[in-house]
Amino acid sequence: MTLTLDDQVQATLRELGIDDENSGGFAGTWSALEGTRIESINPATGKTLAAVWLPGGDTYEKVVASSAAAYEEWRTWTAPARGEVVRQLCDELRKHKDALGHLVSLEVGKVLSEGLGEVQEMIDMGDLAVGMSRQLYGKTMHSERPLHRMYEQWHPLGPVGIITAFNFPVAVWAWNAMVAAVCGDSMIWKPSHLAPLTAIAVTKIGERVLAANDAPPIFNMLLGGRKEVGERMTADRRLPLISATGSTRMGKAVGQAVADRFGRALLELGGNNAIVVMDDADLDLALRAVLFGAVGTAGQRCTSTRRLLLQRGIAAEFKARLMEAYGSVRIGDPSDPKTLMGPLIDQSAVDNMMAALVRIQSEGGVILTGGKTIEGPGFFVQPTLVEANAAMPVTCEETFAPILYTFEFDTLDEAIEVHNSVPQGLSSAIFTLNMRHAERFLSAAGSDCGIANVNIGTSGAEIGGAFGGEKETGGGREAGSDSWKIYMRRQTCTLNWGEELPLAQGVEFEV
Ligand code: UN1
Repeated sequence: MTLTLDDQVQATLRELGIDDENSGGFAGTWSALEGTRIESINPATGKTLAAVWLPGGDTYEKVVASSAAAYEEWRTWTAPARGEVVRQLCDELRKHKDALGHLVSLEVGKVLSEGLGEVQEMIDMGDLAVGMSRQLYGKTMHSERPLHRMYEQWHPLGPVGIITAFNFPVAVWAWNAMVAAVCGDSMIWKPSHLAPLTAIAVTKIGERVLAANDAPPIFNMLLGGRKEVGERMTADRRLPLISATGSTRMGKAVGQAVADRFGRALLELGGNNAIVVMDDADLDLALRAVLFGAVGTAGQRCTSTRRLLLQRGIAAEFKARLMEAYGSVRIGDPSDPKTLMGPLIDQSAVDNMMAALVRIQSEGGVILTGGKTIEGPGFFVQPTLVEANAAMPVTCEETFAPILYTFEFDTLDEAIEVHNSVPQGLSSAIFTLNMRHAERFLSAAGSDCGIANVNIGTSGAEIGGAFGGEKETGGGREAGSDSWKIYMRRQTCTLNWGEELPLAQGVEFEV
């Protein structure tokens, strides 16, 4: 591999331990495929930050073989020893937080504070995983048979495949990788081709930490396309788990291919997240949350707020305040601390948004504010507010852009019905100061999403809880809580220390 670097990123990459000297292709822990040339484009300028040329040979096979060998060794390390390696990785990430956050911002266009936040999310995830390394608990059961002991234990699973999207180019890897590492798995990461630099940087940092600990190369990374890497991974029986983040369409293909070989798929797919604002809400809070949810990250989070359900009594006032707020959002250079919204990731994202706006209007939606691209270099658009109605099919789809649909309703029952009527089920929120409304929203007959919040927006989840959603969001759970279980295999063990062989369920079988 060689890198051609824009001057702007030269110093950042040096600090992170990557530069054009540091080439060499397949080094055991990261690689890329023959004949592919990947360019990293700064979406704020449209200019190339770096180009990556790739080495020859059957890199895929080498990486999988290396990862499988690394797993054989890594699984013999104790979980707390594996946790110690992850702890050191967190130390390195803390050291490089500024540089890495800057690189995230440059490569995917999110504002610097969000770029830094993303690295913090990796660090938080690592800290949590270090704790988990001493808490991979199994249960002990009372056996019905005398002098028998029965328990469950959790073993490492194998090399796992991690497919991530451009919008969280490093945090989502960390959700998986930090936990998989303490669980005793090695991994192969297929990052988005739109964010190769951050992936290389993180892999290099991981590689250095592993080397310092004489640990096997568990953090493998493979740059390449859907066909050359993604599809081979999903069909590969050597990878018992594929964790994939991206569109519902991609997830369906991954899920089917993995199911076909009886593998496990952990899917984190599209969202179509709504905020319900009741007449009794604290409107100041709601306004800030809606703005962050819909405009933050230029609407390119899976948790972005895409639908706003307003109770009739506050609808007009809230919409007016929101339009005013939209008008004062600073759009531009993501590295300027005053900027709230950076660019979309690329031209096709801009085209998709514009196509959605045409469809919205043809289905009867009214653009209240925004709706245009911004002239000049980079892939900038205006955040857009739409007056919609539940009969518009486009509102049931996820457009990965800052488009917010507003709806009005009279009763909470009606709001919940509209809320749950979309095929996706990731994140949801209600703003209310009425305890009964809040509890109704969180009840079994309330929001059908994997995440349900009260007086907090749909995006910006902490890592401590399990993250993921229902329906077409794919059903996977990552990050905190007991999400670690999917990275391990469960074994139920029953041990007879007596001199008889009693059978369960009272069955007699004597000759
Ligand atoms: C994503 O967009 O894929 O809850 C992940 C959030 C972030 C993660 C988003 N912590 O918005």
